Amino acid sequence: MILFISPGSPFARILRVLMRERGPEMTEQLVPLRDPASPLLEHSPPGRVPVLLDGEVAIGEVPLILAHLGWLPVNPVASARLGQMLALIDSIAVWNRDLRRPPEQRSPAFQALELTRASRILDALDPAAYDPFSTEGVALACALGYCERRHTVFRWRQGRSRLAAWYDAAVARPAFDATIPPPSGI
Ligand SMILES: N[C@@H](CCC(=O)N[C@@H](CS)C(=O)NCC(=O)O)C(=O)O
Repeated sequence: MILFISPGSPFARILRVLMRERGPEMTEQLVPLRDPASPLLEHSPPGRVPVLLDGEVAIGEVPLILAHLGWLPVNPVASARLGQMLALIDSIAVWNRDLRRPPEQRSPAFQALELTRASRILDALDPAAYDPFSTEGVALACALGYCERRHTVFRWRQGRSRLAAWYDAAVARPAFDATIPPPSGI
């Protein structure tokens, strides 16, 4: 199996961490994003990562890849938590994308909406309920890890000391060390 990834992608990082901790063995293939010459496009026309190539079949979208590997949570409460974590990553990612646009194309109103959404999700969660080795726990750590390295405009630690302590402990393990996203300058 081949997992197509980008080193900065928080979505891909969920799979990369779980793959290191749970197996099965997969090859990671780095691909450029938004590049018409990307080798990913021959397998997956959307051109987004992560994509899992299993034999001839290329599966995109994190929940579908998790389902294929048997890593979706089995209980509904954990499923609900995972859904919120994927929404959190999506919120931060689209907010970040707006900040990459030329200044005249950015939308402060859109950014404010996503700040509110991401803050609301973090303020609603109890970190003690997230087992850091569970799928939803890994997703939470990947969301916060993205903010640490690629979306530092979101001061998520402020006023959230319990969550900050949870994060610092959660990422102190080899699978997170091996997948630290490069800084983006944002
Ligand atoms: N809903 C998708 C989100 C994947 C996604 O947005 N990936 C980003 C990287 S974090 C991407 O590939 N972007 C490429 C682009 O915007 O062209 C999933 O669950 O996998």
